[in-house]
Amino acid sequence: MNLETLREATRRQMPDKRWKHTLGVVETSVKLAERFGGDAAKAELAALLHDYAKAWPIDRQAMVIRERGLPPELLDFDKELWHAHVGAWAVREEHGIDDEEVLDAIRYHTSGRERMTLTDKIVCLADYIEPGRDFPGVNKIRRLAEHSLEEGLVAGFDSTISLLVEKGKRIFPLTVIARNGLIDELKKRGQSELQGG
Ligand code: DGI
Ligand code: FE
Ligand code: FE
Repeated sequence: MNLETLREATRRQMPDKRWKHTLGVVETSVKLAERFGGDAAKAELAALLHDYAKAWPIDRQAMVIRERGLPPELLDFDKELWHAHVGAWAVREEHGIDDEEVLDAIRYHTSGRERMTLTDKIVCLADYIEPGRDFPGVNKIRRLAEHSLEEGLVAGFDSTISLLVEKGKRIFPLTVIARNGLIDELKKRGQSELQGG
């Protein structure tokens, strides 16, 4: 697998604006990996590929979910969730990506999941705060990301959940589970710090 070929193939999947966002997520993921002791090479690869299927026609995404054994319950939730799972499937299928840590970070970059890995957290948070992002609350998330992946992510999921509630949309349960997990991690860390550990 050649990184330059992969970059060109990824670029071809999407319009320029999405490609610019992708480059922003790559740059931010590498910074976060350095800041928090993550694997920068894995974070960079997952970031490059995270929105691989985002611009695919929605019927094609639905077909992959139905016919390639992806979780069928995705079809009952917002279509915006689909591209993450479809993207992980596509980069394995089309480019032989087989690093499960990278594939998981792609697969769960939108919803999050229980017990997120360091790479999951880096890519998911970078997706919220890359330089091109502009939404209410993004600067608060950027500030939190200076010192904590988990605090940044909780604020990110809070903003997404609020938006979904406002729009009367359903919430994918894994996002609630992810947020609970991050809050538990922060609580445990706070307790061990109090005990001097
Ligand atoms: O693909 P991007 O636009 O870069 O960002 P993303 O993959 O984080 O997609 C975010 C969109 O997904 C956002 O508009 C909200 C939507 N979404 C719909 N239902 C859910 C959801 N996001 C989460 N985390 N959880 C949901 O249940
Ligand atoms: Fe995405
Ligand atoms: Fe993205």
